Amino acid sequence: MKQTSILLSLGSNVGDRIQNLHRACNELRDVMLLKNVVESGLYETEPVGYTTQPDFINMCVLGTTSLTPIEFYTGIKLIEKKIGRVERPQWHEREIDIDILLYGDEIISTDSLTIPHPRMHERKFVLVPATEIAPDVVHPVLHKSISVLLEDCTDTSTVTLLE
Ligand code: PH2
Ligand code: MG
Ligand code: MG
Repeated sequence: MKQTSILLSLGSNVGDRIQNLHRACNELRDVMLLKNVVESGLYETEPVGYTTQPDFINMCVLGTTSLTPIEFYTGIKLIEKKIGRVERPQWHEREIDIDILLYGDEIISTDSLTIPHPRMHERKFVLVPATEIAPDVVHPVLHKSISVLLEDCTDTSTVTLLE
């Protein structure tokens, strides 16, 4: 089966944040059959956008998949539900959020799914963990590597590696 590399961003700021992230990684392997998995470290991050909410823990995961982007997205939504994500307004706190950043070098724009993730290059909580595991992966729209996107990023929010 053809495998495509996929880069994901994970975040949690409600409940046991670390356990929620670990459960999500296990589900990605066991349910989504994500292969060749590389996990970044865990980073405590200041909320960006809607700021009156608890700090997040964020990480990135790199892997390969035989699923299509829509199949993968559908699977992610099921995993988020299984881990106990409750529906709240956009930007608000969440038990777990799993976002597709890049799917190979595909460019996808539908009502439910935009790849590359439209705000990934503006967010240090995405680019710092992504640079740890995929510094040389090139953004297919901006034509810059993840590490260069981090150098160019003007986000000043704090991102701290958890020891
Ligand atoms: N996710 C958001 C909005 N703001 N801020 C941080 N630090 N981490 C996140 O994962 C995050 C956020 C919407 O998905
Ligand atoms: Mg998100
Ligand atoms: Mg999301």
